[in-house]
Amino acid sequence: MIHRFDRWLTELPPPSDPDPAGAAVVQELFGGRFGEMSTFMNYTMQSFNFRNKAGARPFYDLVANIAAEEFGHIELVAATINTMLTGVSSDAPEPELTDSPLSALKDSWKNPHHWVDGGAATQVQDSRGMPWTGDNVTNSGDLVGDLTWNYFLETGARNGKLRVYEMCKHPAARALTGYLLVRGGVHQVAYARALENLTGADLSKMFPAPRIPTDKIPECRPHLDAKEHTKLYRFSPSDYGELAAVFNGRHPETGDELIVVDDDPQQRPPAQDLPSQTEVFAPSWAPGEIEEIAANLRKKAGL
Ligand code: MN3
Repeated sequence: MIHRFDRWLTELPPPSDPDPAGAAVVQELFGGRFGEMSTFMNYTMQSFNFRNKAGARPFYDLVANIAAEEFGHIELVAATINTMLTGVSSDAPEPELTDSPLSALKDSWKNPHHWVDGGAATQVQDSRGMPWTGDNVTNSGDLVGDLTWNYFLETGARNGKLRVYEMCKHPAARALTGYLLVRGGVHQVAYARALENLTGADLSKMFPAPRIPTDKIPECRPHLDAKEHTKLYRFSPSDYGELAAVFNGRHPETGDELIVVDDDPQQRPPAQDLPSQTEVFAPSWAPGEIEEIAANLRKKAGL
């Protein structure tokens, strides 16, 4: 089971100039073959289906905890897309329905599902608008096979992040990719270390890809300075205590010591609250009505 905190793994900038075309590109990092839905569901399913946990505990703990972090990654990608879509349809503060306030959106290159199917919202789709599918999950039951797959999944994921970084200048997209490039790097190292401990093969020597100069990317720098490239988080106060048995040694690129850290959710920034988007009736035709109802309910509940 999982506990939830209304916090983000990292800080993202608040909405600024909207960028719907960029948001459509960032969808690849959500629902693409190498997107965060794929990493999240690959590791989640591998942890659900893991057999003989007692006998292979360090490997189970590794996959299960990286799965927990990936939930936070899909949350961050969604927050980025939603930030980039905020304010995109507003020509006037309160446009009339008959003015077709969304008409400007239909002719340009974007994902209409962001508005027609959602309320200026992230879709479980890739950058082409194709839905994410369970076919993107590889869970063979063979631990060496699955860990090897995970290594290459992170390779593809980091390549995609770098390309999205190069395509999108929006500050939210830059902050997102800067953070995920560093954290994806940790996960790649983690799977490489797990395999090396299991088989003796050093994947980071055999397949040193992708070569991403994160120290040259300004949005990666604060995370490198905070040693985020060396830390594997344990997302549980009491369980998954054997991570350090496989996540250990030196970072293959920087030589820094790899460490396991107990996550403290109170150190994470609070999730931002993005404003209502009245043209697409999100969260309703009249957001003020819901506010009023919620205020009454709070009062009745003594909150
Ligand atoms: Mn990830």
